[in-house]
Amino acid sequence: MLFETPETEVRPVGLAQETQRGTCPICGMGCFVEVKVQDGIPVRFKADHGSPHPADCPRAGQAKTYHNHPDRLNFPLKRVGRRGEGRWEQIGWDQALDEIAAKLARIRDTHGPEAVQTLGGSFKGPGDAACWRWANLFGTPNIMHQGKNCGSAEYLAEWSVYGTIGVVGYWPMPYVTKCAVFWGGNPPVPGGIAAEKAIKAARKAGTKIIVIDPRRSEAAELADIWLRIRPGADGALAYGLIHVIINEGLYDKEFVDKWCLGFDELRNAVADYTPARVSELTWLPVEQIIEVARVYATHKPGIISFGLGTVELGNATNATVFGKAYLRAITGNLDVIGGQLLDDMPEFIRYREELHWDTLLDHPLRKRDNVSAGRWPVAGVGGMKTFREAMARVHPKGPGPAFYMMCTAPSAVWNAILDEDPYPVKAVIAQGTNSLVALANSRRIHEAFTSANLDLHVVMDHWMTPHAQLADYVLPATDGIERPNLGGMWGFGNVTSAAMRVAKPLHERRDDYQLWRELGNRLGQRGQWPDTLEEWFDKLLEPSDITFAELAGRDMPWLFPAPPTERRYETTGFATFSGKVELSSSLMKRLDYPGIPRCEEPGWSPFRTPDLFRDYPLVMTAGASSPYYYRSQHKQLEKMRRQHPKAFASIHPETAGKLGIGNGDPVWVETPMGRVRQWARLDEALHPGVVHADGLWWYPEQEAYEPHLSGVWESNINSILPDSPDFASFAGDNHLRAHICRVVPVEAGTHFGAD
Ligand SMILES: Nc1nc2c(c(=O)[nH]1)N[C@H]1C(S)=C(S)[C@@H](COP(=O)(O)OP(=O)(O)OC[C@H]3O[C@@H](n4cnc5c(=O)[nH]c(N)nc54)[C@H](O)[C@@H]3O)O[C@H]1N2
Ligand SMILES: Nc1nc2c(c(=O)[nH]1)N[C@H]1C(S)=C(S)[C@@H](COP(=O)(O)OP(=O)(O)OC[C@H]3O[C@@H](n4cnc5c(=O)[nH]c(N)nc54)[C@H](O)[C@@H]3O)O[C@H]1N2
Ligand code: SF4
Ligand SMILES: [Mo]
Repeated sequence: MLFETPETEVRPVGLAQETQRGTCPICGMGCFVEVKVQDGIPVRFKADHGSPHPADCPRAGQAKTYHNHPDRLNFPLKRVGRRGEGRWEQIGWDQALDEIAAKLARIRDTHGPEAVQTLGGSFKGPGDAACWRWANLFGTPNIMHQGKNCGSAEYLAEWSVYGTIGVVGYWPMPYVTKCAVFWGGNPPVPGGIAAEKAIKAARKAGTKIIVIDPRRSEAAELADIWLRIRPGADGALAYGLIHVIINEGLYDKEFVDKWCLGFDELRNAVADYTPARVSELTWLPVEQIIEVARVYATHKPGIISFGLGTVELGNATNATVFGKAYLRAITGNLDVIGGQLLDDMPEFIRYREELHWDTLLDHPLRKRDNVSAGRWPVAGVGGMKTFREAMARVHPKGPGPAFYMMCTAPSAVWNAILDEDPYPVKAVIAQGTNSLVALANSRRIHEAFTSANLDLHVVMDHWMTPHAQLADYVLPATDGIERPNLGGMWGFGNVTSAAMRVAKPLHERRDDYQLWRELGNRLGQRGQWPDTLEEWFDKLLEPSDITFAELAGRDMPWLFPAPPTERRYETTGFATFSGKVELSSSLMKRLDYPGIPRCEEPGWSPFRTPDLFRDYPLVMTAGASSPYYYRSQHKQLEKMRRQHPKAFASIHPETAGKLGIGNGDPVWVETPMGRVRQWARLDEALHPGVVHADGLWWYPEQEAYEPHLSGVWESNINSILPDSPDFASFAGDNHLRAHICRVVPVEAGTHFGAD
C-alpha cells in the first residue's frame, strides 16, 4: 500500500478499571470478553463466562491481534489514481466527510435521492441500523445488505403464511421439544459451543434431531437422522414431506380446520410429490423421506430451523422456504412452547420508532420505489406497505425487522449503475461489506464499481479489501472493543445486551454510526442524530427506563423479554389479511406472485439443464460457514490461516480418483461462467456426485491493486456464479448455492491469471 500507518500511536483512555467487560472485536456477533486494560491499552482478552454469550469460538483468541493488526485501516484515504490502482492520499475526516456530503447533495439534486445506494454486509453491529436510518431520512429506498442473501426469503415466506417470524432464536427445549429439524443450518458453527451443547442436551432428553444437509456437517454428527440431500432439492423434499403427512393423515386436523386457509390448494400443489419421485429428485432413499415425515409430524412440539442452505438456492428457494412454513403450520407447531413460537420485536427497545418506518414508506423527496421492486415487488417499499397492511391488526406499530426485507436485489443494483435501468444509481456507500467477494458474478460487480457512471463510491471497513480497493474514499471503522455495543441491532432476537467501549479508538478509526451522523448533519438531518453512539443507545432504550451505561454496568447486562406465552393467535388472530394461516397467501397474490410457489429446480441442475449437466456433471454447493472465518473475513489472521490455509473443494474420494485428483491437489472448479483454483479435500461422507466449494476467498497477502485485487479472481467461487435475475428467488436475492460444476486437475506448471 502506498500510505503510511504509524505503528504505535495510542491515545490515553483514562478509564480507571483494570479489568473490564467488553465485546470481542473480531466479528459482529459481539460476544462478551473480559479485557485487561493497561494504560488505556487492551492487553489481554478472555472469554467472559458470566455473560450470556462468552467469546469462545475458535477465532476468539485472536482478539488482540485483530485489534492491533498492522494492516488495519487507521486513517481516511482518498483515491489519487484510477479506481483499483492502489494509489491513496491520507486525508482528515472533515475533508472526507465534506467532500462526500457535497457529492451526495449534488447527486440528490440532479438525480433524486434514490440515486444513492447503500451496501452493507453480514451483521456488523450498530452501524447497520444507523445506515438504514440515514437512508430513510435521506429518502433513498435503495438499501442492500447481506441479510438479503442470508435470510430474507425465509422470513418473507413466514410473513406471507402466518404474519410473524417464528424461526429465529429458538432452540430445542430439553424435555419439551420432541423433534428438531436443522434444515440447511449448521448451528455448531455459527452458534459455537453453546449450540452444540444445546443440541446434545436436547437429544439426551429425548428430542429427535434431524439434519438436512448435503455435507456431514457438525450438526449432522449430532443427529438421529441425517438426510444427505442433493443441493437444491430441498423444495421437492419439503413438498414430499407435506405429501406424506397429508396422505397419512398425520397433520393437525383441528388446527388446520380452525386456523388454516388454502389446505386443499396445498394438497393439490404437493400431489405429484410422491416419495418415489422425491427420492429421484433428492437422491434420498424413499424410506428415509417417509420416516422423517412421520417423525416430525408425530413428535410434537417440534421446530424446523432457519438455514442458509435453504435460502440461497435461487429458484429452488421458493418452494423450500414456503414448504418449511407449511410444515410448521399444518403439524400444529406454530406458537407453542417448545415449538415454533412466533416472535416479534420486543417492546423494551425503541427500534421501530428510531428507524422511522413511516417516513421511509412516505418520504417527501422519494418518487420511486427501489431499483428492484419492478421485478420483485415483495422486496420494495410497495411490497412493504402491503405486508404492513396485512399485519396491522396484530402488529400495529409495523412488523419487526422490516428493513431486512426491503433490500434491493444485488443484480438490480449493478444494472442500475451500468445500464441506468430502471433509473441511474450514481453513488454507492458500502459499510462492512466486501461485496466484490461476497456476491454472485464478481466480474459484473467489478464492472459496476469501476464504471464511469458511478460518481461516488465510499467504503468503510477494517481492512483494505478487494472491494475497498475500487472505492474513491476508504474510511477506517472501529471494532467491537473500541466502540460500545447494544446487541440485537437487526431487530431480531429477543435479548438485548450492552457493553461499553473499553478502549479509545486507535488512530483515526471511527464508529460506523459517526459516518451516518456526520453525513446526516451535513445533509439537512440536524437534530436527528445524537452526538455519540452511547447517546443514541440511550434513546433506543427509553422504553425500558434505563440508560445504556446503567444497563452495561449491571452484573447481568442484558434485557430479556417477558417469558413466552403460547397461542397468542387465539386472541389476536394471525398477522395476515384473513387473520388465519394462509397456506395460499393472499398477500403474495396481491403482489402478483402465486399463492403457493411452484416447486422449481435451481437455474442450472441435472433435471433442469440436463445438456449442460453432461458437461458439468457434478452438483456443487458453495460457502458453508467455516469455524475459522466469518464469511469473507479474517483471512489476515495467521493462526486461522494455519487451520484453513486456502480455498478447499471437497469431493468424494471415488470421484476424485476417477478424475486423477489426490487429497490436497490444486484443482480447477469450473462452471459455465469460468474457473477458479481451489485445493481438493477428500470427503467420504459426500455423495459422489456432489462437491462443496469454499466460498468468499481472497488472499490479503497478495498484491492489493489491479489486476490482482488480492487474488480475488483466483479462488473466489462467486466470480464464476451467475446473478441472472431469472435464477433469483422470489425475493430477488443471489443464487449462491446449488449449481453444477466440473472439477479438473490443475495442469503442472500452470500460472494463475494475473501473474
Ligand atoms: N457463494 C456464496 N456466497 C455467499 C455466501 C455463501 O454461502 N455462498 N454467503 C452469503 C452470506 S450469508 C453473507 S452474510 C455474505 C457476507 O458478505 P459480506 O458481509 O460482504 O462479508 P463479510 O465477510 O461478512 O464482511 C465484509 C466486511 O466487513 C468488514 N467489517 C467487519 N466488521 C466491521 C465493522 O464493524 N465496521 C465496518 N465498517 N466494517 C466491518 C470486514 O472487514 C469485511 O471486509 O456473503 C454471502 N455470499
Ligand atoms: N464461524 C462462522 N460463523 C458464522 C458465519 C461464518 O462464516 N463463520 N457466517 C454467519 C452468517 S453471515 C450466517 S448467514 C450464518 C449462517 O449459518 P447457517 O445457516 O448455519 O449457514 P451455513 O453454515 O453457511 O450453512 C449451513 C449448511 O447448509 C448446507 N447446505 C449447502 N447447500 C445446501 C442445500 O442445497 N440444501 C441444504 N439443505 N443444505 C445445504 C451446508 O453444507 C452447511 O452445512 O452463520 C453466521 N455465523
Ligand atoms: S470472533 Fe465473533 S463469534 Fe467468535 S468470539 Fe469473537 S465476536 Fe464471538
Ligand atoms: Mo449471512
